[in-house]
Amino acid sequence: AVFFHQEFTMTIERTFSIIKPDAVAKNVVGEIQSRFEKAGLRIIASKMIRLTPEIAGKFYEVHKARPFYNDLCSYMSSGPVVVQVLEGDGAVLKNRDIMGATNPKDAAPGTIRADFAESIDANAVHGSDAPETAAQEIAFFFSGTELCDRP
Ligand code: IDP
Repeated sequence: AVFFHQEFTMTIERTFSIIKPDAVAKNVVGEIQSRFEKAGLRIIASKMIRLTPEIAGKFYEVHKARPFYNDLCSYMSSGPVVVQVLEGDGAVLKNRDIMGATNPKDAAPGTIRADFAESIDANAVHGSDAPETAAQEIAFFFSGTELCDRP
């Protein structure tokens, strides 16, 4: 009975999301946020900021050895971005589903990247890949008082 019950237990998670410079420049911030909301994710923090190359470099430090690291950091600091925290049932995976594959050419129809991304580097959105990285990424951009409890 316990196992049966657990299959139906909801796990409320938080994930970290960025609307990247190409999507902000296209003026589709609201359309992208609307997709999160329609999927049942709540925006519990959100702000528009311009990253410096140094801050982008720190955020993407895990990719430091990759050939695309320098291009990624200059692209991420090329214009304003919206950083946000999404909360909801299975938020990490749900957000990854809504985003679509890293390369928009591989992204499923109806996903954000299929609909709005230009290329593998300018690919509209970032989303945490696991609850642990979500916690780190949220703390990188937001203080505790900036996260709003939503009923
Ligand atoms: P993700 O954003 O789907 O989690 P990651 O592999 O974590 O993908 O890569 C981080 C970001 O680095 C990507 O969103 C994309 O902007 C960029 N990137 C990843 N792979 C490449 C590549 O092969 N060429 C250029 N940029 C890339």
